[in-house]
Amino acid sequence: MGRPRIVEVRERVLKQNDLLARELRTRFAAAGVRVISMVSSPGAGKTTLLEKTLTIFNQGRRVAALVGDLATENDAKRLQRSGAPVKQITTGTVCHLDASMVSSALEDWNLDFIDMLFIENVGNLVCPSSYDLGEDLRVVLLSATEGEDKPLKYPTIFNTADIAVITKIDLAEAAEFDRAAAHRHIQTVRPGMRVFELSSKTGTGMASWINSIDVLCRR
Ligand SMILES: Nc1nc2c(ncn2[C@@H]2O[C@H](COP(=O)(O)OP(=O)(O)OP(=O)(O)O)[C@@H](O)[C@H]2O)c(=O)[nH]1
Ligand SMILES: [Mg+2]
Repeated sequence: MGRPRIVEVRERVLKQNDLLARELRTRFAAAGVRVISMVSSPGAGKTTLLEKTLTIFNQGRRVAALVGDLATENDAKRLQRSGAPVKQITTGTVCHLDASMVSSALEDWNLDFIDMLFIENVGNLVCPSSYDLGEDLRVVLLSATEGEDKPLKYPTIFNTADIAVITKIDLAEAAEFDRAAAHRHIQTVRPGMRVFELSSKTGTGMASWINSIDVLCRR
């Protein structure tokens, strides 16, 4: 019996994405652009953290951001407050960014004038995991309000990410967030994974995050 057609088509799409992502990675490296992507469930705090991060790096670096959402330009408008160039990618019904969307969004930007490119993926803990975007560093966010068992339930996204950030740590106590369990679960699915804890609201843990990015995305 042959393999189901849907599996074959999906494999072809992923293969094509991998090829394009590899091309993107080569272009980024040639232009000296460090690329950091962020994935999480909806509302875990990607845009809030990114706005703060862009604002800080925009002081001395040439930073830019792409942000994916099914609909609205809301996140791009928020990120533009940092002063960095930002482009929204509206995906319609698609629940992840892919390498071709990133490539198209970059068409009218000269990579030679960018030092760091941040990419906020569509809020989703499942779909983005299969799509390489050519990034140097993939960051998965887990907020203190969404439960410490997420790594166990969505292991693939934690496995395809390089580091994890526990966000909204200011709300940990109110949400009765079990930090030790969260760390344990992350290490269960991804032994050795580096984990940051921070609050974009109070600034707790921000310095450590900001100071680590360069080392983390060293090629
Ligand atoms: N208390 C607290 N609230 C936060 C923090 N970070 C984000 N929030 C709030 O959480 C909500 C969602 O934050 P966003 O930054 O929009 O989350 P997101 O991951 O970009 O959401 P999507 O793009 O829709 O997936 C907003 O109301 C933020 O103000 C934090 O560190 N502490
Ligand atoms: Mg967002």
